[in-house]
Amino acid sequence: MRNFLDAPTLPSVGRPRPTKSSPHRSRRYRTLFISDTHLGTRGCKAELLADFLAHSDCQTLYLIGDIIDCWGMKRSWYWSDAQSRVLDTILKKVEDGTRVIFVPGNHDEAFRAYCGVTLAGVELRLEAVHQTADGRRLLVTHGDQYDGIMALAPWLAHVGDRAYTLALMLNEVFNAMRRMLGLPYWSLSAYLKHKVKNAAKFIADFEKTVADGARARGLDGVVCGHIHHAQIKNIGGTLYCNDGDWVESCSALTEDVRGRLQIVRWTGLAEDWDIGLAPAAVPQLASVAA
Ligand SMILES: [Mn+2]
Repeated sequence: MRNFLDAPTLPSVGRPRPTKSSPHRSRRYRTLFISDTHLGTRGCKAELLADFLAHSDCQTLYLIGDIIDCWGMKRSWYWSDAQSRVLDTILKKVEDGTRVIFVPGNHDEAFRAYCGVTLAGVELRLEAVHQTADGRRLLVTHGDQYDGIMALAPWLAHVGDRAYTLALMLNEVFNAMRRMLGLPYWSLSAYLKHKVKNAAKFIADFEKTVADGARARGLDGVVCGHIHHAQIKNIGGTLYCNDGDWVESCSALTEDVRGRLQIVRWTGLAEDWDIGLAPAAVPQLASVAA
């Protein structure tokens, strides 16, 4: 049945439309999930994170752990203006009515002592259950509790092609030294290949363990972070979502008004994009949820 909203489209007048539809323009989401920002360390891509937050409105923002890296800050203190802007932007969102829920991770576990408390309008929770617009119930957790070999994760998870190429070069030097010492050949590349295989296995094991944990609690899925590997997939009928990180991939998980979940990668500043300086900076919208 037609109603008054079904009016025919009027020709657009006034404001010129942007020539490219920039994914960097301000977007409104139902929910945003970010984690592993590692504020307080040099690794944090705070410029991009502040830019992303400034261009993304949402009703609910989940900060799923490793937001402030207390481990890293113990080793060496690093704080930048951009990192302050990240915090300011989050607090501004609270002021503007966004519900902000912080679920601490292992790097900011000091905050776990305050779960149940609301600090500066930010609700601290050990974990949460998020209901999507289409009624799915998702466990929201950082994920370190499900990680069997947490201490090894950053190394295992980040071994890739580049490391393999470097390993081949190092292997030459290493074995030249071994020859000089009269030691037999030892294949570093074979060793690393084995590690890479273990990295893939580690990620798969982690994903399955987290999904199993959500299923065991009668939930439809899980949103976590921790392994810095953004992903949306179905694991044995349970939805597994990982929102990635802001150290390397600069990714977030978004939910729109209809409950559709997506991973967005924010790889360039909106300003650069708008004036055409950042053609390579298109966030990739990937992995639409089932
Ligand atoms: Mn973590």
